[in-house]
Amino acid sequence: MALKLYGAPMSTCTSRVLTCLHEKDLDFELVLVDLFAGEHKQPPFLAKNPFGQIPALEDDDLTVFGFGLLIGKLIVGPTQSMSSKVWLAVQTLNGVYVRCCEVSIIESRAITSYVAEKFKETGYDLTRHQNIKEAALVKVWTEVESQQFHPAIAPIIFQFFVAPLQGNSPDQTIIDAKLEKLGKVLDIYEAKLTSTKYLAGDFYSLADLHHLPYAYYLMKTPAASVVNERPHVKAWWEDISTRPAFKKVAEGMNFGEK
Ligand SMILES: N[C@@H](CCC(=O)N[C@@H](CS)C(=O)NCC(=O)O)C(=O)O
Repeated sequence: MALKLYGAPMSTCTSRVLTCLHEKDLDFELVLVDLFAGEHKQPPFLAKNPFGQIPALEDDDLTVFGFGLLIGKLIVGPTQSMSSKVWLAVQTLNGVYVRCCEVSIIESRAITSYVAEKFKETGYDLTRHQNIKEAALVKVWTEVESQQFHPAIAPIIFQFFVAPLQGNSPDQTIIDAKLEKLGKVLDIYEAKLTSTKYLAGDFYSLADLHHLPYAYYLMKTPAASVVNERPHVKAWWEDISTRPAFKKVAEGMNFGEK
């Protein structure tokens, strides 16, 4: 199988990528990384992501450096020049086919961009690649998600879901401060969503998709009111969270459940 995703279904960043893979109708293998057992900090996973965080994607692609008749010599090994990547090369009469394995792509948003771009003709078009202006707006709103929405919502999710696992009660001061920040971001979304159905325009895109995992966990908490109080944001949330691709992914998003 060409695409291998290393991660955990309950993880927000893994779910972001899983949703993208489902929207694109792609075959892939999910390789489970057990965060609770610390697998992400062990050498095999650190070789894929030295930051020790999930997810990581491997695309076992074939790169052709030359072509010709196969003379059957197979060369396998790690090389300095290709860092720690494993490579396979098949010597041919007038060239070498090199097949790289274990080329990891990390950072969930970089992974979704790669998948959406590489498979732009497959499944749902997440990037509006045929319209340069719409494509630019998709990029704008994916940046807004990572630069404005994420910094406000992530600490709230941490307090509700991760702090209790570490033996701490959620810190209401942090929650309140970040909720105020998130409310201001969502006021801008509310205004935008009065004129277009989705963030980048009247089409669902990668920009909307990137919001799903953190918003999904937020909606399980009392802080869901920050969405429910804003009618256009609420309608947008109900729309994007009921797409079949995300519904499939949400089944595995049970972080913090007993
Ligand atoms: N910016 C990264 C963040 C990755 C991240 O924070 N992953 C979490 C799971 S959602 C993780 O591996 N946490 C364990 C740790 O940081 O030790 C991305 O979007 O992929």
